[in-house]
Amino acid sequence: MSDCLFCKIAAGEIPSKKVYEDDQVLAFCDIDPQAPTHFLVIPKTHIGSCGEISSENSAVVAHAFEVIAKVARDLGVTDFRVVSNCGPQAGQSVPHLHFHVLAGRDMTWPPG
Ligand code: IU
Repeated sequence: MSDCLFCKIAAGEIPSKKVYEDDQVLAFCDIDPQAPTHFLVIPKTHIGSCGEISSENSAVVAHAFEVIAKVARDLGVTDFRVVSNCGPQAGQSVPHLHFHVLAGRDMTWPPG
């Protein structure tokens, strides 16, 4: 999508602090970190949110989770939280599927 911020980040049109990249996904540091480690993993193809995952596009989601585990290992992180907000009421502010990976502090449950 031409006007999607994360599509532009995925395409390198807007700079980001990359922690991992391949042909399918990009992982980059969140610009407003909510934990000592906070990065986002996004598919390079546009998927609006978890609500748009289907059998047609779920392979990239499975791959994103492999990347989450790999990047966590590479960063030496063993305990972490993965979050994907779906829709404004759930806190989604950027309408391109992304998985937050947060680590390095105690977490509470339930989330706010
Ligand atoms: P959310 O779940 O859609 O609210 O998460 C969007 C995240 O994208 C949020 O944590 C922002 O800090 C982050 N972000 C970013 O890393 N770079 C940006 O240019 C913008 C938002 I705008």
